[in-house]
Amino acid sequence: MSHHDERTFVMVKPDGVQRGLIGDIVARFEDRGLKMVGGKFMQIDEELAHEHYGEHEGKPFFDGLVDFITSGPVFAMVWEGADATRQVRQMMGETDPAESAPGTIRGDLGLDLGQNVIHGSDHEDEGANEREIELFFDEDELVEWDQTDAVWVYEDEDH
Ligand code: D4T
Repeated sequence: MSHHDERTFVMVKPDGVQRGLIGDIVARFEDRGLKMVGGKFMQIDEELAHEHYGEHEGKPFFDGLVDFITSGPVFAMVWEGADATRQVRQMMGETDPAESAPGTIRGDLGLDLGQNVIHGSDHEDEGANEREIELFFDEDELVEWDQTDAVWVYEDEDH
């Protein structure tokens, strides 16, 4: 894999789907130059919610979090690119939309911590991206393809 091939898991949460924000959010990652290699519109069940948010089990907001993430469909995605996990987190803003800078996804599109529009793998939790991709996608659901405009995104791609 080249250094342009880091993969990260991203998900538009039920509030983002209900509010018609999938297109806006996908466009931001496309515009940045990232490459989508997986996308799935799906309903998360109780079991998957517990696995995905396992680290928060026992916290006061856990039950509400599971209720929320299973309350309607989500759009799960895998995006690929240089430093993709950290770049996506930067584009998302802070966990709390109220603390997120304008220009970020949560800073532009949300106001409330409990309904913060988007999830992205934590870049400070090593391996979180791989773990979450595996949890949501089978290997054959990920598509390898050449992004023809990558030469205009990355200086060291051959023209
Ligand atoms: P996710 O995982 O949803 O992308 O969010 P973050 O990575 O930015 O933040 P997190 O794991 O700390 O929180 C997961 C999820 O729980 C909600 N939450 C969080 C909440 O409802 N109340 C809280 O007090 C906290 C800390 C928001 C995101």
